[in-house]
Amino acid sequence: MPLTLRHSPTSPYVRKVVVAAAERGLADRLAFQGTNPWDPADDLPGDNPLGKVPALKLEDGTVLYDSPVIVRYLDSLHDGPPLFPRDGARRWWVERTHALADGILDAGVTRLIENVRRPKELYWADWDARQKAKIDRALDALALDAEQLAGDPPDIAAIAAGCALGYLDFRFPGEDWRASRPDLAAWYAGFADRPSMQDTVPKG
Ligand SMILES: N[C@@H](CCC(=O)N[C@@H](CS)C(=O)NCC(=O)O)C(=O)O
Repeated sequence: MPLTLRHSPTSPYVRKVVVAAAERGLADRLAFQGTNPWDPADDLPGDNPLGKVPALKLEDGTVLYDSPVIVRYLDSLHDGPPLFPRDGARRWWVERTHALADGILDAGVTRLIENVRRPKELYWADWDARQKAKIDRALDALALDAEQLAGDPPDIAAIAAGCALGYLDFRFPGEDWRASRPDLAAWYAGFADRPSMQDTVPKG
């Protein structure tokens, strides 16, 4: 029986899970259940009381969330190079970079809600700017460590960073994160070409 992933094609957190599964030979273990977390009629809260994707239903009916928990679970299912290195300083760098990339997503999703979903008359420019500043600082931090993102197969730091940069391109195409961060841009150009990334380009 497959694992069932509550899936949305535009969610960068879902993308991280799908890319991680593909990069460790687990793609065949996943079945997708199309889910719109914004539809009040969707039964998602029955699986995840937080009403968010991704959520992963296991064969015994257990549901795992959120994406950091799910990718750790996936890491327990294979014998290849770990998504999360087990020991040493590298482990903590990977954990932190995963958190940094997810933080870019959290701020980016917050901005999208502010700019697209919230009624125009309630737009809060200072809040939007605060989130943008978080993203800019996090990108600078990521760029300083761009060299450490290289590696084949990629670890969860690289996968999360790639999905975060892909999300910025998808939702904020007019904001050029590349110009002042050439090393990060060069790394991402190669990473975005991987089949796992090409197969999960967000649409819609
Ligand atoms: N920390 C969560 C974030 C998940 C998340 O925010 N997902 C968004 C879609 S991109 C969602 O389902 N939003 C619906 C909501 O917040 O009600 C994770 O890593 O899984």
